[in-house]
Amino acid sequence: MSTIQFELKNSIGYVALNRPEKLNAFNREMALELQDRLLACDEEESLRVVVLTGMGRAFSAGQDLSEFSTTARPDFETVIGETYNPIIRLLKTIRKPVICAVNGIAAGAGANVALACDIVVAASSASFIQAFSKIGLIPDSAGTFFLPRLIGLQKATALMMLGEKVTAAEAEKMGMIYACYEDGELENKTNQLAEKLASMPTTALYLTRKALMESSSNSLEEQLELEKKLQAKAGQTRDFVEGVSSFLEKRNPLFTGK
Ligand code: LHQ
Repeated sequence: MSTIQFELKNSIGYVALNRPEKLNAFNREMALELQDRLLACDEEESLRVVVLTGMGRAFSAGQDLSEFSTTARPDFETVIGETYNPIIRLLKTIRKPVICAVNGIAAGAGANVALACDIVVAASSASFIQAFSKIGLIPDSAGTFFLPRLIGLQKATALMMLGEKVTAAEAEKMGMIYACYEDGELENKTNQLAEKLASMPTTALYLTRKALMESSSNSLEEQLELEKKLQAKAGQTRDFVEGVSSFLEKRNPLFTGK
């Protein structure tokens, strides 16, 4: 059994964490399989959106704690360097938009992998917990990068220090996620979002993420220069020609992602 389930349908790559009996906790195997899958999604030309979700009742309980012995000193630098950091880098460099559909609890690295995705939606019964402080660790998987940017430093600090659980509805309200849907609606709503994104100009969406990512460390002047450079790239795409033609011809655009 693969620890990652995958299906490609209507240009949408559905990627599901598949260790439901372990609440999709990440062991080394699942982390490496997820990396391989994201790389393959990046390379597959017909794929224009990725949907990441979890099988069973959880999205992910974070690191599988049973992988570590309580007597030996763990080598977390190697674990994080080989597993989580490459996943976060891939999520931020893949040339297609990534939706995370959080179907249940997202804890520890599970929460932060979700928050690294482009658009995060969740079922109303889902929740998010920065569980690290409860076991004497610090938030990793770029949680300390994304969470304060999403909800502000004060809230992020409190949630990370206290390890309090946040419901999907609260997460939506504080801007941690894009939307919270009724449990029975999550799949439909996610598919609607994915289908919409799959029909959009893929390269422009990728370049949009690139500009947003760099905005966190750039000066205004650097950001203006970057926008100029990326807009020039977007202007070279066939989708730009199609976007303008369809506008002038008063018809719906037919973007190909090229
Ligand atoms: C688990 C886990 C789990 C193993 C539930 N592992 N079995 C990166 C790399 C390097 C260093 C370390 O850190 C990291 C990043 C991290 O992610 S650290 C943070 C790791 N995650 C946690 O600390 C969360 C631990 N889990 C929980 O707090 C709860 O299980 C949550 C809130 C996720 C769910 O609670 P419940 O819905 O009440 O379920 P449960 O606690 O009864 O869990 C169900 C089963 O899953 C249970 O096993 P059992 O055999 O008793 O049925 C748990 O032991 C197992 N499980 N999380 N991370």
